[in-house]
Amino acid sequence: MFEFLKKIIKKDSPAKKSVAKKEAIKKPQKKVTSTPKAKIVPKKSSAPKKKKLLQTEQPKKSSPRTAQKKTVEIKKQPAPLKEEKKSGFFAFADKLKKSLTKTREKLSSELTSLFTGKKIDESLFEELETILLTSDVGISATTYLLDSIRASVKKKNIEDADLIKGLLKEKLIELLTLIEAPLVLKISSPYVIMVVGVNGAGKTTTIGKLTKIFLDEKKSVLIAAGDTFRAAATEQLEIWGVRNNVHVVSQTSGDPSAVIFDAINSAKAKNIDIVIADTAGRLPTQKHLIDEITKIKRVINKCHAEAPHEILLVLDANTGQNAISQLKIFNEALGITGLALTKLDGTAKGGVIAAIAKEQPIPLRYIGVGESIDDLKVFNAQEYVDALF
Ligand SMILES: Nc1nc2c(ncn2[C@@H]2O[C@H](COP(=O)(O)OP(=O)(O)OP(=O)(O)O)[C@@H](O)[C@H]2O)c(=O)[nH]1
Ligand SMILES: [Mg+2]
Repeated sequence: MFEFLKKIIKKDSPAKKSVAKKEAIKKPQKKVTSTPKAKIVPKKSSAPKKKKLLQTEQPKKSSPRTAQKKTVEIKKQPAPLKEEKKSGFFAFADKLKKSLTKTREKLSSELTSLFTGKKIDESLFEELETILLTSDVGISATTYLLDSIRASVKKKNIEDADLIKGLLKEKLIELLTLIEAPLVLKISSPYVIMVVGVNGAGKTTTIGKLTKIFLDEKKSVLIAAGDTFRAAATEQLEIWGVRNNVHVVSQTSGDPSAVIFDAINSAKAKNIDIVIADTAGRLPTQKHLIDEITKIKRVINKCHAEAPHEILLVLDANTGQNAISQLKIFNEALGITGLALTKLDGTAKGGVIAAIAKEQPIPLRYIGVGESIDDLKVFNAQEYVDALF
């Protein structure tokens, strides 16, 4: 008798009931998570546990199809949040800092080990000089910075070597501010930008990125494929045209002046704000090529008064001090009005900006920090130095 009663009690015991309940809850979970998408969602989503339960509850009411759809929707939700977090000044500062890693590692880490716990004496200044020179700061900018630091150390009676890093940062910002002058567009319908530089400096890529900057400012843009020298050049520019949804004027004639002339007239007729003209890469040492580009400039000027409004020289940061000699020759031939310094993301020679500021202080309009469409930044001295230290 007792045995019989025991069996009945055991059968309906609360412990067994709760196990049964748990399994009942688990079952629908298994169904949802059996699709690969649903499996991924809870992992990626930072949603609290409550949300997970909601996901598992939904399939009960809806068909497996809608259940899958809903989990996809939930999966999509965190994306804009990430975007929001990454946008704005902090995202920009982050990207710049990341891009300048190589220069920063070279300059800043060497400086930290130089100053920590050291005495301020002549050998410290000598070591500082070596670090600056090997970071492509150049002789005249290095001498200028060292003299300014020495003067401040004397004036402020500084004894702590650690403070010199702060002084260097301050003097560097002062120096780089000399070339901080973002491009201000005049209303000219069209405003003409002629892009020049040596082979492979990044002219075409910079045009693609620059177009995006102008489009974001609600300006209309037309691109002139003025590099008629290289067969693939027009194709490369057309890809950037498609990316930006902007028209690229090109010709098969082979005369760069004629292409740019056409583009300017077309922009006038269509009331387009900006024409950006690409040109073939050329070495500043090849006189006939420099003569050719001065001719292009003259033709642009005949076609549209005051144009080209901007002659943008694109320099590859990897070339270090050689960028200064390129700048000198292009400037003598054309009168360079602005610079774009590219590939700062792949070099430890970011100090070349200081050399430009000291030796050829021409406005540095933009810096290139990668190959993507958003990787061109308006140059700002403070932000640049902040990213270096
Ligand atoms: N990492 C990095 N690569 C860049 C940057 N700018 C351009 N490049 C790359 O540099 C290479 C040459 O760029 P182009 O834009 O074709 O250079 P270009 O001056 O037009 O070259 P030519 O027309 O042959 O004279 C390409 O592979 C680009 O993706 C940059 O800021 N960072
Ligand atoms: Mg090109």
